[in-house]
Amino acid sequence: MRVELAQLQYTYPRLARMWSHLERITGGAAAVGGLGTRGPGETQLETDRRLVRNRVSELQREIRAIQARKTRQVADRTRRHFTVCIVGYTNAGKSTLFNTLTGAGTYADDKLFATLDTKTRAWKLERGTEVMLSDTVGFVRDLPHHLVASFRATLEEAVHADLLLHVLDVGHPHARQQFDSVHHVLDEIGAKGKPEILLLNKIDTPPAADAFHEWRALYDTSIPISARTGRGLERLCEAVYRAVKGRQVDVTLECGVTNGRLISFIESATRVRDREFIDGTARFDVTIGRELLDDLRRNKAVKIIE
Ligand SMILES: Nc1nc2c(ncn2[C@@H]2O[C@H](COP(=O)(O)OP(=O)(O)OP(=O)(O)O)[C@@H](O)[C@H]2O)c(=O)[nH]1
Ligand SMILES: [Mg+2]
Repeated sequence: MRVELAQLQYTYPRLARMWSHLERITGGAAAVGGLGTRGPGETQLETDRRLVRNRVSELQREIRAIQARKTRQVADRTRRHFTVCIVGYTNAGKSTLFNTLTGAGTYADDKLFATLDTKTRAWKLERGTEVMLSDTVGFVRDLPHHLVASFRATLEEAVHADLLLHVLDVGHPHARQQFDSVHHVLDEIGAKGKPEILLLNKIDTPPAADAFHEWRALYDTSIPISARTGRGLERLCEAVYRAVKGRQVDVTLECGVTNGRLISFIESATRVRDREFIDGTARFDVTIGRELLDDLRRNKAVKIIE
């Protein structure tokens, strides 16, 4: 839906040019048999515009409703899992990285906005650690204002993420501007100051292989990678693993075996390493996010052994 909205809003100003072009080449005959019924004195262009406008406001209404639900879902997921969000300028290689890391078949293509809706999948790091990884829409410079709302919704993941992976096409002639634009957009959507790992991508290509040293010197925690060949990804996994570990703890949780709701919550919201049921007590050795553990401290039915 957001894709359709963005496309329509993109199309709208272009309709005029398209029609005047068609009219020029066909001498006005193209204005016959277009979309919808034309009101008296309304040109085809006006009809098209009206239809597009109606559809746009309809979509905007629907998106607002979905947006509210989405915010709740994302917030909920964030509390339960460590979430990592891939951000970066359009065409930087975000979807390629997402595919390489998760083995998923997200659409990666050499065209603008190949990804307009976010995708989220589980990403298994070594040692049994799993995080939620999201691919996002490409950031662009000077995003038209009417598009900001639709992009903001898509970028909800970035706002709530525990960690951002900022993919940069480091060999691109405008890498610096692209880098700055991404930070500008992050500020704008309220994701300023999030922990971020800068990924210097496409080092399998000569321009990137040349440029990445300079960037490394400026940002010493950045990691040179090739999303396409997989180079540098072990280092990336290691860095993410360290970030996750900083936010999680291993504890033992105990509750009554008949407390089905609590047990299913523990099973779904934590990573259970071991479980035991003795004499009416359920005992779980878990790895759990610090925030979630703090929530659990308020629950009298669960005993926390640290
Ligand atoms: N040589 C090389 N090409 C890459 C690499 N990573 C991505 N590409 C290419 O760059 C182009 C864009 O990749 P995507 O993964 O679709 O980029 P994106 O950032 O998801 O783009 P949007 O979704 O449009 O914002 C594709 O042609 C990829 O094959 C890489 O490490 N090396
Ligand atoms: Mg993409």
